[in-house]
Amino acid sequence: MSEILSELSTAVIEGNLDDIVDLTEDALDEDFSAQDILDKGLMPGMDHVGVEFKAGNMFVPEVLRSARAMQSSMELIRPMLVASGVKMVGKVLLGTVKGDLHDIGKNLVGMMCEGAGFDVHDIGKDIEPDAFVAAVKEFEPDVIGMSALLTTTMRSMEHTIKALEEAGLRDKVKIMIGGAPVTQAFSDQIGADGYASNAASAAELAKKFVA
Ligand code: B1M
Repeated sequence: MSEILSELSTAVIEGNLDDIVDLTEDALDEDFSAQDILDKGLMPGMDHVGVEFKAGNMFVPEVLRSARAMQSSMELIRPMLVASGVKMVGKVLLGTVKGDLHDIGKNLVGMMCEGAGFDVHDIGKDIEPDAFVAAVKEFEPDVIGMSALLTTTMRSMEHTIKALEEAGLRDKVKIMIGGAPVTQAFSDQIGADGYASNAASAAELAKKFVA
């Protein structure tokens, strides 16, 4: 791996908010693409954080700092990640489901969908089923994207789909779900329209839905 991408990984692992922006700018100056910065710098760093967190070698405040560092870098590469899109393919409503505070993957899905030309309305994290319903009424999206990172919060996706059914809105939207513990089998089981394993495939899936 190039030195600068490896320094970016380290900056995520160390939660180095002082240096990560400069390092991202340096990598862009060295002509690394936004995608390389994400896939070969930031993501391996965050994967490492996940392993250390699981092993009990890193704790929540440190992981939060790593997350903030990754988000600061992502803000810088955001314009390049979204630059290629043709505007207004359709509308996507995005949220991380109730009980779940993980939003980095969801934010990436938002960027990729913007890049694919969608008008993205991100309602945040820890979103109650009723709040999804209210946002669907207000925003009238073509596609709803739900993210969950915890095995314990995956069920909130099913509850949200039920709430949409009860509100008579289920047939008006396509629903895609994703997040580390989510699978195609789970998507089938809860009656979502599709599952995507990563942000780029989520944007592809959303495009298929509106095609
Ligand atoms: Co949490 N956490 N966390 N955490 N955290 C995980 C998820 C965990 C796997 C760590 C571990 O044990 N190895 C574990 C879950 C275990 C499980 O459920 N099986 C875990 C745990 C246990 C917890 C807490 C319970 C810890 C505690 O308090 N004891 C707690 C829960 C809080 C809550 O949500 N209620 C907690 C808290 C946190 C922080 C707040 C400290 C922080 C989140 C900060 C933030 O997001 N703003 C955090 C973090 C950072 C992680 C890890 C380390 C990294 C997650 C991440 O951002 N990855 C994570 C371990 C890991 O995943 N390696 C972990 C980078 C991101 C780009 O990937 O989100 O997977 P990801 O998104 C991917 C795909 O999943 C997909 O696309 C993206 C890639 O392109 N994708 C979608 C995501 N959403 C999609 C939606 C789509 C389609 C694709 O369609 C709509």
